[in-house]
Amino acid sequence: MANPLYDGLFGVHAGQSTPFLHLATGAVISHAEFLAIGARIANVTARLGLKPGDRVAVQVDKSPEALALYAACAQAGLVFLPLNTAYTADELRYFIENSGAALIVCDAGSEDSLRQIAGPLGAQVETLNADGSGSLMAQARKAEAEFATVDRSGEDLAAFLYTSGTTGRSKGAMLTQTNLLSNARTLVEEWRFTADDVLLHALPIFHTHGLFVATNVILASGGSMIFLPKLDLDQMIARMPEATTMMGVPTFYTRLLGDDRFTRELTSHMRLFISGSAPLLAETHVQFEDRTGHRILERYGMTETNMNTSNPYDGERRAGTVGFPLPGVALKITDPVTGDTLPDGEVGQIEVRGPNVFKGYWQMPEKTAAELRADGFFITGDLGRIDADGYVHIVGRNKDLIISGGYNIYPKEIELVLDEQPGVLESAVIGVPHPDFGETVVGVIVPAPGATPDTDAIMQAVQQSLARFKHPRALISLAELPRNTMGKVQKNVLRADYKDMFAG
Ligand code: MCA
Ligand code: AMP
Repeated sequence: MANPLYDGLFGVHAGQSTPFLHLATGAVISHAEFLAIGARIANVTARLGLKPGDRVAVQVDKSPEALALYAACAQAGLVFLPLNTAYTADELRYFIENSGAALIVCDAGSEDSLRQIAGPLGAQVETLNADGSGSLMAQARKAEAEFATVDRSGEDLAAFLYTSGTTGRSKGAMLTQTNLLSNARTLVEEWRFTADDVLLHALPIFHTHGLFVATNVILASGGSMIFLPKLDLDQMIARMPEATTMMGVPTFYTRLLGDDRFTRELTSHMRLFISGSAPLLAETHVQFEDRTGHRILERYGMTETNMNTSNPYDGERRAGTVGFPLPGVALKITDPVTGDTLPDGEVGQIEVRGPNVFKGYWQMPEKTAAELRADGFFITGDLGRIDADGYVHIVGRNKDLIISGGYNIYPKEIELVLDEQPGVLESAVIGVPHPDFGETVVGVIVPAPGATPDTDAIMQAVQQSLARFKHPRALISLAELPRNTMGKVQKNVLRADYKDMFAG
């Protein structure tokens, strides 16, 4: 009997006094100390009556204890459901209801509003603050530092991550133990991670990038992380000399390049910089190499699949491409209408299959069937082509999606809020280029006949419903939306009209 995820990533470090987390304060937490925190939390979940397979919804700031809660869920066979700290109560209500979470762990500041949501649903609420205080750790400190790992199979669920949809409804992507473990092991090999690696970790831990790509790779290799609460250039630059590797979204790289302290000398001992979650401009790639002598390694993934492709560690890292399919991952380019595989060189939809591909969307069989084919290929919604040398290029998206600073934003979700506002006939939300975030959100509204919508009131309504990163940075009023002969809104026309609004 076993628990592949826990045994493979966590349990393997039992008794090791080697460093795992180097904190911003200078304190260090060893692998063994980290496992003990996780085991204590696992004991608390058992005492709360949680059973294997129960979902644990977590909306907390980044901290060692927050990461240990992930370890605890793996050890107790619970499904870890991390949530962006920017989500509003309106957004959280849906995730908690939809997932049927048995336990919600949140910051003390949001305890009252979450109790109101959780109460009628019969979910329990515990608190965990950024400094490790709160009811969860108060109980954990009194609990045993050992926990009998719960048996699980590779097919059992390890995590749920919500991804928004083009219809505006978020979908819970069900990730199994095998999905996570297989991808972590592949990435360790591909990117040559060893126990000597020290990863500069400034990403959030509520999404695939910071949680599974970064953390699981370090766990699987036995290395350690400089665990910073967020992207803070002063801290990153101060700590970089201790690191060997870094992972970030493109905004990390453009911000570092914008700082004169970020020099060739500062990065001289680094062995690898990895970028993903959004397209890295070829220009950033070139500037980075000019400044530091390092070529950023760009890779491509999704919440539903973890990582699919990567530029090579040893071969040429080609700017503007996401490299080759990872070992064990099959990737094909297909015709969006017929689903037939297209010859190399042609642009079509990217489909992937492998042990990394999720099990489906929670309680959404139709959506699962529409995107996950019976033969195991997942239709990513990205458009791409494979060049003559086998490099995959992402050339666009077949889904209406904006990626701002590495966060995905589905226009439909914002349009639904705008459309409801007094005096608004209809709306269209687009992404336009932004020098810091890559893309940013612009809302276009059409007033109802004779109406003059109150834009301040509209923005207040948006703030009430949606996380800050989704808020339109500009609201434009137009007499009508451009439409094609079929009556479909031509967002490409709007994007072209407003492409220079935020030009740097
Ligand atoms: C913060 N703000 C944002 C964003 N982040 N607005 C739009 N897009 C964002 N990404 C808001 C803040 O609330 C603030 O609002 C204002 O913008 C400026 O904040 P600032 O201090 O500049 O932001 P920051 O705290 O420095 O954060 C920017 C960031 C952060 C470092 C780029 O968003 C980040 O860490 N992003 C990484 C996201 C990520 O991990 N994605 C991976 C998803 P105000 O001024 O009004 O208060 S996983 C994935 O995509 C797949 C699987 C993959 O392949 O990896
Ligand atoms: P998410 O839904 O947060 O998992 O985001 C996944 C999406 O991010 C993919 O479908 C792509 O559109 C995008 N993405 C991730 N990595 C890259 C990359 N290196 N280049 C371009 N787009 C990327």
